[in-house]
Amino acid sequence: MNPKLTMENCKTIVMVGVPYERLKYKDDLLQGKISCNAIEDYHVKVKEKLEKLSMKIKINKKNIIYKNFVDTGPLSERIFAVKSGLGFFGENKMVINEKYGSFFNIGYILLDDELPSYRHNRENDKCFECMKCIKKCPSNSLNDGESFEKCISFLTQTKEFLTIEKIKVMGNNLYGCDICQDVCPHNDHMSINYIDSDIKTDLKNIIKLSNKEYKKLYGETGLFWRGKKVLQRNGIISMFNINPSLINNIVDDRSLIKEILKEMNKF
Ligand code: B12
Ligand code: SF4
Ligand code: SF4
Repeated sequence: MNPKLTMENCKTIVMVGVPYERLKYKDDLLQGKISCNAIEDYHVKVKEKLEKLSMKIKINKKNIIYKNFVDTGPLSERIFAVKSGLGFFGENKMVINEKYGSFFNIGYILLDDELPSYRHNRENDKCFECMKCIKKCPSNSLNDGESFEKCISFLTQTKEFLTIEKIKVMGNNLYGCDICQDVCPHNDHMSINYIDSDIKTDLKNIIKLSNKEYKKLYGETGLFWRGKKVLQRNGIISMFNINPSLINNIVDDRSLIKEILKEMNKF
């Protein structure tokens, strides 16, 4: 929480929101889902924007030292985004902006010099508290006292053992989950681009991917870093959740996959 631990002489934090496209998959029996912010690798996209902005700042302040962060920095990006006026907190834990809803990523720049400060007045912007996000969350993660370790987004990324209860809650999500954003009325004005069919979410294709094909298809997405094994495990889980008989003939010796096949075959 203390930027001075990362930049001793930090005097300014510039919080940046970078919107991404809202996408939805048309229903298809053998298709999985990738969350909107993972279709592209937002780390790369946001970093590029931060670098450009840092260069602009440097035009007027040549000697300024800067450090850019997306995700992996020391600060809670949401807390600082709200403090800076980028948006307000929703019950779905998202930072919501009146123009972009919650469909934006956050990054920030630490500077060793003071810049004039600007803060949007958000006195009238707040969550409607309609509780749709809480009611529609398949994993009950948003109820008071619940842990993010139940969140589908977390489950699709973890390499830990998944119980049958967790497997069932994951539905056909291959990576991430957008449900608590999709149901939020603060996003109603955001236009949706519907995807018909996508080779990246084709479950039959996913389970037979070679390393080369994996790199070619997913190399520029936000899920690439998590690895082929996790994606293939999630592909098998998606198949099971669509129709358990679809996994009947799958044999896989990799422990991450073998253990969930064993768990699912008990049912
Ligand atoms: C780890 C992580 C996750 C984990 C665990 C999250 C967690 N523990 O909170 C998992 C995998 C579950 C996850 C899921 C998602 N994440 Co995430 N995640 C992160 C990451 C890398 C670290 C978060 C963290 O654990 N920080 C430590 C905790 C203590 O801080 P915190 O998360 O900010 O939470 C605090 C505040 O949010 C605050 N708070 C939360 N709710 C409320 C409500 C009120 C009323 C108030 C006052 C305060 C408050 O209290 C929390 C505790 O102090 C951040 C980036 C970053 N470095 O901050 C992205 C980040 C938060 N994630 C992001 C996104 C987009 C998502 C997903 C939508 C991705 C997806 N489609 O699947 C989901 C959304 C799930 C949800 N409803 O929140 C964005 C959020 C953008 C936004 N507009 O809000 C971030 C900022 C990444 C980025 N660079 O853009 N994420
Ligand atoms: S991302 Fe999905 S599982 Fe996680 S809190 Fe939102 S609706 Fe629930
Ligand atoms: S769905 Fe309703 S309660 Fe949840 S964040 Fe949106 S407005 Fe707030």
